[in-house]
Amino acid sequence: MQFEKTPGWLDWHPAPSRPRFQLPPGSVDAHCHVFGPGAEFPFAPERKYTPCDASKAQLFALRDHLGFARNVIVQATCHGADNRAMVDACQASQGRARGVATVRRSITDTELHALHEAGVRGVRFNFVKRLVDFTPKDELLEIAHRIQPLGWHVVIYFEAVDLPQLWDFFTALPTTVVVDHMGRPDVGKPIDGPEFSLFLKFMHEHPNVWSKVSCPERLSLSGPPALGGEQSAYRDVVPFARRVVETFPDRVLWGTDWPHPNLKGHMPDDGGLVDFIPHIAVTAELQRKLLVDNPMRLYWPQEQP
Ligand code: 0GY
Repeated sequence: MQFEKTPGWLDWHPAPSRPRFQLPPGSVDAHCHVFGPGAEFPFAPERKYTPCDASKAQLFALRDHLGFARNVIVQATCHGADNRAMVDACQASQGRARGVATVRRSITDTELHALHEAGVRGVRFNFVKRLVDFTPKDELLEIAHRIQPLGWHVVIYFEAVDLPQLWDFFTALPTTVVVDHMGRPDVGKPIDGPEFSLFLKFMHEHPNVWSKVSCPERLSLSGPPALGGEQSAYRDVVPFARRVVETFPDRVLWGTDWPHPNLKGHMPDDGGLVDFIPHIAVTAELQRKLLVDNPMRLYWPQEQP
């Protein structure tokens, strides 16, 4: 099937730089996606955007280029609850990729077990209205209780302003809960203001809650560095991500978010994104926890040293 990209769609960077920051051995890119290819794995009819293709081979080439050992492939909303592209990538990875799926309450236990066999270890609940239609909370809670015995976790994606109204639902989830992109803080607001304080309280009061400190390119208002500029890229995101890494060093994950759906303005150089890591995890110990120990504990618990 032929798909027409959403007008204005930005394709992933064709030639990312090799990072100057050397990733610790065994590092995991814990948030990335595959898109199609559409001709092989059609995009879902209910999708809110139509992306460019971004295949498993292209993802694995980026992994090797940047120096990662493993990937966690998160089901993108353009594929709805059809997990075939993500599952195919996990199966082709020779054990080097895990997956996070989107499922509906109609999924059978046999299908859940097949996803587990393929490497899936979580489900994603998305509350970003521009990406998905509303799913009733009782359906999500039912799914969370069904995946709990498999040892899976729930990944949640929401915007900071929506946390108060989602609080009771999130805190009722029976599994480990992983928040995408720090709950999308508005980094134009003070770090000690009510919005980000509520997010930190969420993590403080609920030791089952983890956070991805990813997507500075999505959250930043200051943007990438000017060409030849001395200042670090996305510097307005640094205090927020650093606060989360230093307060909860054992519950943070990092990912490239390749191929970067729905970016406006600029497409990041993925090598530059890796060079952002030492600004938010400033010691070797914090870097090892963020990039190796934490994702291995969550996704490859049997393979920990
Ligand atoms: C991300 C962010 C976005 C998109 C998706 O599944 C998706 O479509 O997650 C976004 O548009 O903010 O994490 O990839």
